[in-house]
Amino acid sequence: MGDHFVAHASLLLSSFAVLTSIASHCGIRIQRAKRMKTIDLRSDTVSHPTAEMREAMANAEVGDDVYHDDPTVNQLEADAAAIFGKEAAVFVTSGTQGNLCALLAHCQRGESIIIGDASHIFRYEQGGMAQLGGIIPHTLPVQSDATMRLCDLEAAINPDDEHKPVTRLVALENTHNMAGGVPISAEYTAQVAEIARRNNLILHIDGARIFNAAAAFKVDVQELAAGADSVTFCLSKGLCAPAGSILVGDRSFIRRARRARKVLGGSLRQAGVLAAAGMIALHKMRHRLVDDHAHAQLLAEGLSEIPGLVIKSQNTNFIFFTLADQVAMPLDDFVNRLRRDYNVFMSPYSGERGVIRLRTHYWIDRAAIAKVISAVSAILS
Ligand code: TLP
Repeated sequence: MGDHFVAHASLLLSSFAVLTSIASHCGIRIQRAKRMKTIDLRSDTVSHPTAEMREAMANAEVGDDVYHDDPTVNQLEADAAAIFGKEAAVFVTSGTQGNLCALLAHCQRGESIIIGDASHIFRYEQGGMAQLGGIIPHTLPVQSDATMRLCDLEAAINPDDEHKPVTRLVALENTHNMAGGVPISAEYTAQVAEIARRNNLILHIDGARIFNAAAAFKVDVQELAAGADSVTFCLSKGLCAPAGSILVGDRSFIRRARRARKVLGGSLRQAGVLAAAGMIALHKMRHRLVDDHAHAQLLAEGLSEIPGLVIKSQNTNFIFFTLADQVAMPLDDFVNRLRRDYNVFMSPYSGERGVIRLRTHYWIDRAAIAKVISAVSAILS
């Protein structure tokens, strides 16, 4: 019986090897399943491109995008502009670059912008606006609902006074990273836009995850972008493209943003290879973000039933949690054990001591969630 099994198995293996070699001889590639091996919840930035994206990238039509000659990039930019209800768009390498291009295109050196003190642009982009653009951030406290108080905003606008920098712009972030993935409503954005218009200010939105906000509110992204002069959004993260973000706005702004992208070294040549994945991100993946939100809710519910674990918040695809005071295990040991024994990746959140931030994404399915819950409960039991 044992010998029989071995004989069968080796026959099966050798037939597979023969088939594979015939296929490769004929130029047919047998696609291996491309799955993420680990359960990686550290961020949605860890998401890998899907098999469909890899195929589209391999077959992308390309040209030199600095000459505006890449048909795939041109299509992606046109589609993004239409989806956001803006005149034009430019493909950039990252969310950070999109935000910086926007600020460099909107503001002169010595001008000031009003921005949340917990915003990604202020906290996590190396102060690029000041380093490279001489732009001065005037920060306001971000509330737990991810907004800045409108009265604070009005009060922060500098009068025409030669002692003070000219206030040029106000920036929002939707969904808000440090607030825990909280989405900002179209109504609030419209109120900020009205204040901006009345005071001759530009409104920029860091919409790295604005499609998560649209999914959460069940609104068209145009409603969230309606009052904004420019929006950056990411094709990576929840939308799974391997790289790339898009900045949208009016034509003359996008022309200036393209100049800023050039000086930042971000003008790519045959970028259609990336834009091909971006097309799938933009047209297909944004419609499934509701699944990531449902998975985050499921995971938070499961984790909340484990004694010793305290859920602080769950919004869109984000979960923040802590270990209860009675748990003796240091947070780093908890994280290391999950990684070593269960291949589950989490990391302590840099924004607040003692807190772990999780993010769901395309590669976190229901089976992964069940594994995470049982791994965490085994470690804490
Ligand atoms: N955020 C990253 C880290 O940089 C913290 C993450 O893991 O969340 N805006 C927002 C709101 C973001 O969260 C990020 C990325 C960016 C901009 C920058 O995007 P990239 O990483 O493409 O430059």
